[in-house]
Amino acid sequence: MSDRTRDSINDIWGARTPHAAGAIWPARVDEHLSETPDRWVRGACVLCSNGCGLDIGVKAGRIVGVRGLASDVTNRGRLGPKGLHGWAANHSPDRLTTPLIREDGQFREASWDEAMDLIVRQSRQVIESHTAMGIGFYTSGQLFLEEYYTLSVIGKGGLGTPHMDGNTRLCTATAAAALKVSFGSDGQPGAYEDLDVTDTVLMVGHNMASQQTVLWARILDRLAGPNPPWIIVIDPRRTFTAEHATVHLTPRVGTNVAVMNGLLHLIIHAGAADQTFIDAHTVGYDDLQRTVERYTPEYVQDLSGVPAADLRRAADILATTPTLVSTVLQGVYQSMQATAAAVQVNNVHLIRGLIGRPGSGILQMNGQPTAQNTRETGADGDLPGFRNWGNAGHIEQLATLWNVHRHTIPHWSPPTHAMQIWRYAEQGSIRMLWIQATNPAVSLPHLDRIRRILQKDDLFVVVQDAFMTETARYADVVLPAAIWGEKTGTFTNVSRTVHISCKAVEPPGEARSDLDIFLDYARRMDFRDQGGQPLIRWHDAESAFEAWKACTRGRPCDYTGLTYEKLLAGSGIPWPVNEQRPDGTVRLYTDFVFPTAADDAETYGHDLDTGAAHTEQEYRANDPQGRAIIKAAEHREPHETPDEEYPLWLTTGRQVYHFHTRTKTGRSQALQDAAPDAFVQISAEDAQQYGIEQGDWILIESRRGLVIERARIGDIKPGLVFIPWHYGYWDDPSRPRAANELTLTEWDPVSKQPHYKYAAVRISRYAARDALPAPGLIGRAVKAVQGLLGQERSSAAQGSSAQEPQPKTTQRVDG
Ligand SMILES: Nc1nc2c(c(=O)[nH]1)N[C@H]1C(S)=C(S)[C@@H](COP(=O)(O)OP(=O)(O)OC[C@H]3O[C@@H](n4cnc5c(=O)[nH]c(N)nc54)[C@H](O)[C@@H]3O)O[C@H]1N2
Ligand SMILES: Nc1nc2c(c(=O)[nH]1)N[C@H]1C(S)=C(S)[C@@H](COP(=O)(O)OP(=O)(O)OC[C@H]3O[C@@H](n4cnc5c(=O)[nH]c(N)nc54)[C@H](O)[C@@H]3O)O[C@H]1N2
Ligand code: SF4
Ligand SMILES: [Mo]
Repeated sequence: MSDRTRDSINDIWGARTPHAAGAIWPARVDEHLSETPDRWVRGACVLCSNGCGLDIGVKAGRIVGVRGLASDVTNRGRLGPKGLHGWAANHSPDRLTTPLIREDGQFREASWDEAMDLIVRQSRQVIESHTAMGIGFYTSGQLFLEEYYTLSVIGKGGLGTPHMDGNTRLCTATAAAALKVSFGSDGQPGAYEDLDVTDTVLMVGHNMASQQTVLWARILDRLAGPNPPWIIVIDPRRTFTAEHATVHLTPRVGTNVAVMNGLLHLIIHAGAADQTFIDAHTVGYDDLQRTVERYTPEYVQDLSGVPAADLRRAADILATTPTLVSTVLQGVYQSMQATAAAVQVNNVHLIRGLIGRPGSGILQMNGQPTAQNTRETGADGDLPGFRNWGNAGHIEQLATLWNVHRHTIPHWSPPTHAMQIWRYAEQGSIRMLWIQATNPAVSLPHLDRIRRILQKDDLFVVVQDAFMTETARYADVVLPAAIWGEKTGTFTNVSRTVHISCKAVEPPGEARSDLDIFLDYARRMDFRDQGGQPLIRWHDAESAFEAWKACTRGRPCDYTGLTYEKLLAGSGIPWPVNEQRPDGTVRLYTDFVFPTAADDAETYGHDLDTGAAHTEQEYRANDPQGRAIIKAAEHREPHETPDEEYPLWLTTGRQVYHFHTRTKTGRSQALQDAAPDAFVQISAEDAQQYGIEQGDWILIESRRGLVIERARIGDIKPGLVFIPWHYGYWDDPSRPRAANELTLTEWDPVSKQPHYKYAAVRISRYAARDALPAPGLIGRAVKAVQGLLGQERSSAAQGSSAQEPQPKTTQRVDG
């Protein structure tokens, strides 16, 4: 039997269930089964930050499908294309099933004992020769909370290394940074429920229609009902999201601060700033007013290319709307002045007093499903429970909780951010790098450099994944991981809603959960507290969750009122959940008191321009004492701009049918067929200038590398090209095609998030659509990529995509 309630490939968002402002979003249950299950197991989707509740259908020990959970506040039964199809990857025949150890350049199968002993031996050796500062962890936004917390305690309370960060650095570091700057702490002020009532949605650098399809369905249902909200989209491309915009601003990449300053300028000049709210609940307004004064619509047009009239139309809405929800994502976080720009979106809310009330909230979006938990638990460059590494009292709390000496917990400088961890590995001061649930050989910028680092003889690389990824190929030890559906754990979406996802089936072969791997490592390393007791006193997911609860008591992300039982009752629950709020908290800051007081704040702040950290003394001297912080910023030019040699802007991003490096979605036939290969999107004007036709092979070069992609024409500003970055080499090593061959190693001074959204490139027509690209010109690059991947392909032409489906001219470009 094969059963599905809808065709999510051809109808991404499904049928409308219109509703009026304030009405509860009606349920619609989406389901996709390959066979009739003999039981259902409670889960939640891990293929984006939306965190949709679902049940996993199981038959004879195998996953046979999923069904959206009608009672869940997040999705009320809906699932999108990835949620409905992504589970196919679990039973893919090429799952990793045993540990692998590299010997004489080749992998051989090994037992867990052998592999873990090797890792422990290596750890001890590095500690002896280089201290624990020689060990780095590069983790994920895709593990479960219990796994991160265990890892965080191992790193901070056991080893005492400051070098631990997640790929969340590439993803939502700016969300955390912008929330800390404005409100003192991470944690979204708003909630999805605000979308059900709001009058206006502002989306900055966020293509929600493709990237959180179920959340977008929620907005589409408002648009189909009475009193639909206004939609303002700021994105240089005409995306699915932009198609529904009341106003679509298309700035030049990297100019978000200029555009936001222009909007703030016009709101203030319209007399729409709420002076009473500003006086009572914020600091810093005067400086903002001074700064944005010169950002007239005409000046902003010069800087950003946004026509003054369009800016005025958007500002008219923002100045008059009674309620506002803003979302911000990678078009800001991965672009120039990431934190500064994200903070200006917060400022729109603060100067209009549109926060902490139904319909008014900010979602500094997350991307990965569990990125919020990497941040909460301190498995990224933060401390557990949103504690401040600069606050001695906060360090003492952790030292007491773990019963370790406070000097064990690295806090003499900010925890090392991912880009710096890679730099240390490159320079040789990090000797062992343990990579979990992330694929940096495709996802980090400037791949040629990353491949060189991974290959260094003096770097011991451990990769913990479910598949032989482009990264795993370089490992010294590969650990086969159980994934979603094969292990139990919890995670938190961008609406602060915590879900549980349960083990439905056994992992393949000897694959183990990440939690079990970390617990095993802690046991073998024999980490002890000051009393001689084991540092890690938990043994499974639920006991890890209980330990985590103790770490959050009294913190903004208070989990103490949650239990596994409660989470299994039919819906996710938003934190804080505690004795006072046993059912959770939909919206933060309803009393307009923010965690900015010096004793509460997660950071003492930074200079938005340089990233220089403020000291505790400086912060205390102007203690905001619970008021939100308005911080202004001037526009700055991107670090690389087009010139004669590289005359075009490149930006990169996503498509609806794939998740990241496609390790899961590329193994679902339906999703892979829907988006089989990378492409380069160029404007009709540029296509004409370069003599390019739809489907032609195009060579795209930057200062760092080159790729060859087919052309898709339209829906983008002239002077800008776009490449989806999903496509690496595991399923097609025949030509250089990963967008990150081209991107640059630059990052935001405050959040340290890399700049994937702009680079200078040149393009040329390489071959006609029906021709195979000849090997000659690209030989070197291909050899580099293939050599490093250990592939035995002789020419670029081999296996390349002449037989692959041609891009459909009618298909939307960002599909
Ligand atoms: N289908 C799908 N969904 C996903 C994912 C996926 O891989 N596939 N990944 C998840 C993850 S981890 C994340 S982080 C999110 C990302 O979700 P999004 O941020 O929505 O995705 P992107 O396509 O990376 O970037 C969004 C938009 O930024 C625009 N942009 C580029 N430069 C600029 C600029 O300078 N200014 C402005 N204003 N806009 C600019 C691009 O044109 C693009 O449309 O999606 C999540 N959901
Ligand atoms: N050019 C460009 N580059 C980008 C971006 C961009 O917009 N443009 N976006 C950036 C962003 S926002 C992000 S989030 C990153 C994402 O980049 P990556 O994290 O590198 O991407 P994924 O493909 O999601 O890699 C996750 C890996 O974890 C494995 N995995 C899944 N579940 C589990 C599990 O439970 N346990 C273990 N051990 N492994 C598991 C998967 O098989 C996969 O190999 O990419 C960044 N790179
Ligand atoms: S919107 Fe995100 S969480 Fe929901 S089904 Fe789609 S991929 Fe999964
Ligand atoms: Mo992300």
